[in-house]
Amino acid sequence: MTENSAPTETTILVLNGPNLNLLGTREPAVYGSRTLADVEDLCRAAAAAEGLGVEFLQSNHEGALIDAIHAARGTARGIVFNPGAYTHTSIALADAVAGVELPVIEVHISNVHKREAFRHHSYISPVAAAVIVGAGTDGYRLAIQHLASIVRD
Ligand code: DHK
Repeated sequence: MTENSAPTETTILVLNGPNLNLLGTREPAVYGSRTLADVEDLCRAAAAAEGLGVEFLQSNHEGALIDAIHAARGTARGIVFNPGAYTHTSIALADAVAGVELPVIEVHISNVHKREAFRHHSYISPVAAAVIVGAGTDGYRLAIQHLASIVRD
């Protein structure tokens, strides 16, 4: 690559919302024993196998997640997104996803449909390209593989 040439790598954003920084110690019976750093490693490996690069971000703040989605419009071909509890509350995040017109794969580590009723509704699902629920942290790998197939088409 010459000094001024644009990066040629196709990049995806893997975005995690509130409390996912606690993975590994947070309710391991629900979320498993893998840490967020382990998830980042598995995402980078899964993406590399598909010829994709990864930008990996986590925030506990709704506005920061919105900013990251907006910024992805210029830097990423799609988003793997676990919005955490904002899934069930945030019209603003749903509007951000709809607004950037990037393919978004919504991921939940736990099977939210086996849990409390307030987790059964997602504001994100109607604007997501696909939803992967209850596959544990392996859901991130599945999401990346599916996003790769969308990006290739
Ligand atoms: C993660 C959270 O933090 C919860 O608020 C969601 C989701 C479920 C998950 O399973 O990854 O309800």
